[in-house]
Amino acid sequence: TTPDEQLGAGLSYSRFLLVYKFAIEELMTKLRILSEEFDFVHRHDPIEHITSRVKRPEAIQAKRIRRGIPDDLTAIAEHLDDIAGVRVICPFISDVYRVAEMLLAQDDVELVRKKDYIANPKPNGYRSLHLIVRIPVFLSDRVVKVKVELQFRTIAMDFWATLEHKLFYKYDDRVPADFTAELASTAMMSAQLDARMEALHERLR
Ligand code: 0O2
Repeated sequence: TTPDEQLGAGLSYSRFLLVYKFAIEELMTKLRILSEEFDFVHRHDPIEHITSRVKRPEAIQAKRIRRGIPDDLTAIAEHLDDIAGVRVICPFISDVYRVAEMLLAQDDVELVRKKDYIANPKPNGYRSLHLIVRIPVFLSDRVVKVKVELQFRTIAMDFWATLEHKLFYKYDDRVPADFTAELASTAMMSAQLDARMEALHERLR
């Protein structure tokens, strides 16, 4: 049986969702340890702050229907990668890659998929490093391996993505062309800001 079958079979919906909350807690602990210990050793904290959420049941249902996924927990676990989401905001671009690397080096963290929208920004200018990982969660009577979506970004990337989300996200093709160009230009400014801050950071080290 696959990890998603193990997770989907024999768990009630509320217990299924609880498992994703535990997976987030496991990852948050890992990230907090990396943050504090790296700061202790290198006198630089590579994490500014972390946010997380379990997708609301209504949002899970809406996405399931939109994607034509059967109403079954195994299928949901298999096809929805963002039921558990963790966003890691870092001061500098180098921190983004360093924290992601340190996390992936851990034996119990398995990389499922990586999308590097920093190296390859989306057409609208969106930048972030997305990882889907699978981590074990130890329950009272079993161990389940749970997928979590991690988004790593700098403060500048987060600023841009938060405001873009408020303005346009989900408008898809309906955003007028002149807005699209202006938006892409702001994304470029944010990328330049990151590059200049990174250069200052390098010089100070
Ligand atoms: P929300 O409202 O943040 O939850 P997936 O939907 O994950 O199965 P996809 O499209 O392959 O499939 O995922 P991808 O590209 O890794 O992006 C998923 C998430 O990244 C989004 O979740 C957003 O949080 C963020 N994201 C991606 N593109 C953009 C963008 O252009 N602008 C902003 N502001 N955020 C973006 P949701 O569920 O779509 O949205």
